[in-house]
Amino acid sequence: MKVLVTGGAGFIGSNFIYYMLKKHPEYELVCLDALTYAGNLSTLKDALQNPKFKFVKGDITDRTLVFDLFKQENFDVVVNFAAESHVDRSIENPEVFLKTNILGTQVLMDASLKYNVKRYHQISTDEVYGDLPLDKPELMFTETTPIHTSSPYSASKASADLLCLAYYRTFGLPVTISRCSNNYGPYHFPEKLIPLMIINALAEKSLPVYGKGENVRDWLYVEDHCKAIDVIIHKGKVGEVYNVGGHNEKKNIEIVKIIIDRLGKSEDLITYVTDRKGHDLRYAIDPTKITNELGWYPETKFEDGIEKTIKWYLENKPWWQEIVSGEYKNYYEKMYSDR
Ligand code: NAD
Ligand code: TDX
Repeated sequence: MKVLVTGGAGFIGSNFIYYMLKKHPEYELVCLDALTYAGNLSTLKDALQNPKFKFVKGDITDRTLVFDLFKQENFDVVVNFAAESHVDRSIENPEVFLKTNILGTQVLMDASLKYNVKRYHQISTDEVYGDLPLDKPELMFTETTPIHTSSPYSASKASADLLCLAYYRTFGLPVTISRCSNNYGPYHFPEKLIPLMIINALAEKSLPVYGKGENVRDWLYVEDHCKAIDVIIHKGKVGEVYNVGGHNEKKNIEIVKIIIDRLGKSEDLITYVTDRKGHDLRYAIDPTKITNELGWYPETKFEDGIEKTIKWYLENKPWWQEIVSGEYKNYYEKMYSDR
């Protein structure tokens, strides 16, 4: 079996590559990644030692490159992680989100149709469902919750999902879609909440909490997400959407305080800053369908997952120090200096 993993130099894609190389040592994996600011070849340095793994630098919107690659490699399965993934950046500059997340998906599906890929799997997000109110904890997103997006990022992801379902219905492309909640774990880019708070706390820098820190996210350890994708590409039904979530809702402020506590830092570092525009209040995934139909469930308890994650950031300082000392400094200055 040969699997194309797009966006595999990013956070979840790289974790998926390591998971698959271990779980299915007989599979061949090809990673296609443009190495944007969020992609990092050093993340894949161990995978590059494995003869079953190959890295190709390229943009999923580059039709010629993508079609040549599909012709040459004859993929059985495509798993599309490649995306612009940060909500705050989509508020600053939506265009690249539309290009990569929508048009890139279209190029990959056109190539999958032409070269008879047996399964095209789209990595989507719970953000396509919009948000839930804070005062109705019984409400959760199911696969039939209407699409109702808030940010240019989530609108682009929802557009891609609709396009995938259209390619299934109109052209018979064997697609599956997974919509996952917030992931955390190794190789998470420093701009996102959990790594940002770990890295700032270690440097005794202020910890910027948007609004009152009351917004709720449903956190899933990244390896559990990888397991869900593996199960869906092998046993999932084509044309179907699967929600993937951790049953682990936490307010942002709770997350920040947990990190402060584990690192032995002071809560005085917490700084409440101007809220994100259009900030979604609460996400909560109901994963009953994938549990009942495919037997998947979130295995990692948050206390264990956050422990492992903090340990990883402590033991892999060169990985993130390289990032935060480069172009990221300008990003941080622009987003946070007078927020
Ligand atoms: P990330 O930003 O860490 O990585 C994205 C990767 O895609 C990078 O390696 C980047 O170089 C690559 N990429 C970007 N544009 C590209 C292009 N045009 N062509 C080829 N490669 C390109 O993202 P992530 O957090 O790993 O997210 C992966 C996927 O999972 C995304 O589709 C995202 O929407 C989805 N998702 C993420 C989360 C989360 O909590 N991080 C939750 C649910 C769903
Ligand atoms: O500095 C910060 N301060 C803060 O309070 C940052 C970066 C974030 N936040 C808040 C905003 C959110 O309520 O923390 C929460 C999490 O923020 P992010 O890490 O940016 O994630 P989120 O916006 O929830 O989106 C993530 O989950 C769904 C991923 O980035 C998406 O790619 C995925 O689809």
